[in-house]
Amino acid sequence: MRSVEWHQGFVRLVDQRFLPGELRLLELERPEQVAQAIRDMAVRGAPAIGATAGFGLALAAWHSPARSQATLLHDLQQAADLLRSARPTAVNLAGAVERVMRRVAAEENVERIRQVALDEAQAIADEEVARNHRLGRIGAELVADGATILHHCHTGALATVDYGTALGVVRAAHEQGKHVHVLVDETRPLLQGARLTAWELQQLGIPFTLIADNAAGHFLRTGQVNLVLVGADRVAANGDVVNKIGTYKLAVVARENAVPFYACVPTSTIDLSIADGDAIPIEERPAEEVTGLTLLGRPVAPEGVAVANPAFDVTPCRYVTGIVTENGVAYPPYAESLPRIVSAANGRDS
Ligand code: RUB
Repeated sequence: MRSVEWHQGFVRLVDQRFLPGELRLLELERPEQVAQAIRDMAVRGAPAIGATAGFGLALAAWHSPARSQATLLHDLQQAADLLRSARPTAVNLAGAVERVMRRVAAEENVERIRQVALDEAQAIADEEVARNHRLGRIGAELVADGATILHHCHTGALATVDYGTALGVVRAAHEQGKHVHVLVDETRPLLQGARLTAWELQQLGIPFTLIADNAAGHFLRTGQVNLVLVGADRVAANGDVVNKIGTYKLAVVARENAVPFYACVPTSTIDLSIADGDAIPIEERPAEEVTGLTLLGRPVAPEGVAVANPAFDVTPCRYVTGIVTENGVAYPPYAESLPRIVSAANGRDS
C-alpha cells in the first residue's frame, strides 16, 4: 500500500506519528486538514508531502461548492497558499502545488478543473514511485556485496509514496541478492530513524543495527562503514544538499575518513532556481520536539529552557561524493551535471 493516496473522494495516508506501534490511517476531507497533517508530520518526507499537497488541491477542487471557473480557481488559490506554507524546506511541496495550479489554470469549466486537478495529483504520486524504482536500481550499482551502509533519518516508502530513495537503493541492492547491513541513525529529535527506518527495514527483512546519532562518528572512524546514504529535502543548483538536521556532521566525518557520501534524490527534489544551500529556508520546529522526550517517565530537560530546533541543515557540495537520481548519478562539478540530469528527466516525464 502507498503511504498517501486518493481513496473514494478522500486523501488517505498512513499516520507516521503512530509507528512503529500502530499502523493507523488518516482520512482527510478538507485541504485545511491536509495542511495540518503536513505541519504536524503525520505525513513527512519530501516526495510524500509533495504528493499529499497535490491531493490536497484535488480535495479543494472536489469539495468546493463553486459553480463558476473563476470562483473555483479562487478557492484553489487559497488552498494552494495554505498547503504551500505548511512546511518551507522541501521543494517537492511547493513544486507539486505549482504544477497542479499551472494545469488547472488552462481549464475553462468546473468539471474539467476538478478532473484535471485529481489527474495531475495522481500523476505526481505515480511519477514519484516510478522514479524511486529507477533511482534504486541505479544507486544499487554503488553498493558492493557485503557493504555496511550508514543511513540518516527516513527515506523509505512512507517518506516517498512508495519504495524509497536512499532506502530504495538499499532495498534494490537487497533484492538483487547483495548482503547489506544498515547502521540506522536514530535521528533526534523526532527519531525518524528509530521509529520508521527501523520499522521498514524490519518489514523488509534487511539486516540493520540501530545506533544513537552520536555513535556515527565512531563507526566511521573505526572503518565499519563503507557508504553513507541519505535523502534530501532540497538540492541547490551547486549541489549543496539540504537534509535532516545532523546530515552535515555525517558528511564531514565521512570525508575525514574517506567514506563515500551520496545523497539519493528524485529530480523533483532538485531546485535549479536556488544557487546554493544558504538560500534555502530552514524550518524551525517547536521546542517541545526537543524537550518532550521522557526518561523514566520524566522530561529530559528542566522546564522553561531555551531551545533551538532547526529541522534541516546544509551539507556543502564539497562533501558530497555524488547525487543519485532516477536519471543517473551526478558528480562534481554539480553546476554542470545537475542541469543535464534534470533536463533529461523532464524530457522523460513530459
Ligand atoms: C525528511 C528528511 C528526509 C528526506 C527524504 O525530513 O529529511 O531525509 O525528506 O527525502 P522530515 P527523499 O522528517 O522533517 O520530513 O526521500 O526525497 O530523499
